[in-house]
Amino acid sequence: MPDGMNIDYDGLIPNNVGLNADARVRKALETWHPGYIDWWKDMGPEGFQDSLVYLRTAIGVDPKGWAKFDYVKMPEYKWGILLAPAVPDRKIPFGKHKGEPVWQEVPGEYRAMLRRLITVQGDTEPASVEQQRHLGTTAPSLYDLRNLFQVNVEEGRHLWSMVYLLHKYFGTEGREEAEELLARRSGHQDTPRMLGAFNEATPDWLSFFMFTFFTDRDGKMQLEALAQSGFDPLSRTCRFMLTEEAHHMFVGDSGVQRVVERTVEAMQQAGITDAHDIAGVRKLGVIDLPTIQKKINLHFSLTLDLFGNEISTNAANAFNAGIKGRYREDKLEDDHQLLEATYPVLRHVGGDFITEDVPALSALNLRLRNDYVQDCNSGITRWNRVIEKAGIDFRLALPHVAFNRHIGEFAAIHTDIAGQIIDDAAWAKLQDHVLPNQGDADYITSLMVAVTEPGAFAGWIAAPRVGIDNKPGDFEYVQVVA
Ligand code: BYC
Ligand code: FE
Ligand code: FE
Repeated sequence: MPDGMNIDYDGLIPNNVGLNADARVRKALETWHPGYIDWWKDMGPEGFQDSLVYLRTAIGVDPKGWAKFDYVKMPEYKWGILLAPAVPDRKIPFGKHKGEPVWQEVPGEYRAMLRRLITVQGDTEPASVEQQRHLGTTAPSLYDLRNLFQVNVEEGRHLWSMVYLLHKYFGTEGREEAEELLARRSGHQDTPRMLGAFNEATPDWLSFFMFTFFTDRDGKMQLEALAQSGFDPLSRTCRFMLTEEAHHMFVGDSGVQRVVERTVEAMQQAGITDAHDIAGVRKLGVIDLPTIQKKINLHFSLTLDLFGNEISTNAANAFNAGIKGRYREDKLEDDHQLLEATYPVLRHVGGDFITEDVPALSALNLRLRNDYVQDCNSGITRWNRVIEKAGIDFRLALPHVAFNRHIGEFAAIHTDIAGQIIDDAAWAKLQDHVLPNQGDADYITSLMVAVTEPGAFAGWIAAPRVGIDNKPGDFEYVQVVA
């Protein structure tokens, strides 16, 4: 089935990659499958493995109807391997092979690079499931509980997508990487996940919404860059993953917005106009806007680290090779090789910030990060509209890109949220005011109480405007089995 439109939905592993005709890969994946299910049961959503969840399952790749909704127990979710349809006569869109036919097999010289990128991508997917595994017990509604589980099963499917590529194209080494993807653990001292932000805790639901807004959005950007790849199976896999990613963005974006809505509504009802009256606002049982800002500061800065170093030879090599492109490379108008181009990079030199023009090839991580920041700002603008409409004099904002960084140009310095460089002592004093502190964590934790009655919502979050799959407000999205 070369066009990838025929779905085999009946076997153990639903797929449109012709697994039936590929005994070697099918056997490899069937051998990997029990370990995956063990991992899911050990590290997936705690306490809900037997519950019936109203989930969408990807059953095809036609943009008009690729999913169906039904009640399923999560361990029985059909994690399929689905590639977006092949683009006929597709050519490598960038780099030194630009214009050559895309690769259907891994080019030998780029094998190690591709394996590393696919493994890093794969590692983030189960990591996020692990980070979110305790959240089910404190969900603010069945609607939110279901959205959490939807995100979780799809991140599981994203792992399958990368594991398929590893087994199909990388032989013994690929098989070993696939095993290790099930062995690493988020936050584990000896066997942590590969990238920093995926070893952080997701302690509460506001963090979950921030994570899906900020960190899943890094996923979106990276997948967009990999969807441009000259290695066509990777491109097609990522293109299909992006259709699922849109829902993860929605969960984060609308989740934070509903928290903001509820906060300003409670403030209005109580006649509080000063957003900085934290004690007053907290008495209302909602999350004060300054604490929401602190969560933004934390999740934004942690996620910026995921873009790697601003100036990166890895990124230049991957672009030159035609393996990892820019955000929406196919919509950009230049030579797609960047042989002469430069790109301005904000650098930290001798205690000061300077903007330096560097070869554009070496600044590709930063370029993707800049596109990401722009994408984040659209959400912030929407949230601010809610605050503005309520007549409250407070605006959320992204902190400066140098704030609280651990990778890249700014890793060695401290700044305030406006990007003013400060010394260690000043940073020690500032931290509690710009990042969630113990008191903030304790307060938010005190609000995290499960609401399991259909149609009901915890007092700190507004109801969504519409249901999932157009279901009515009191729909029982999760049938909890204790
Ligand atoms: N933590 O040239 P450099 C998602 C390492 S999220 C630890 O700066 P490069 C999702 C780097 O590995 C998207 N180490 O970086 C979201 C390198 O090590 P080696 C995930 C880091 O390679 C939510 C060294 O520093 N996908 O899907 O240009 C829920 C110097 O490297 C970090 C991808 O990331 C870090 N933060 O860029 C679920 C796409 N940053 O090789 C899922 C694939 C850098 O010298 N990955 N290092 O030992 C990549 O494209 C690249 O690996 C990175 C790093 C952009 C991450
Ligand atoms: Fe994902
Ligand atoms: Fe995601």
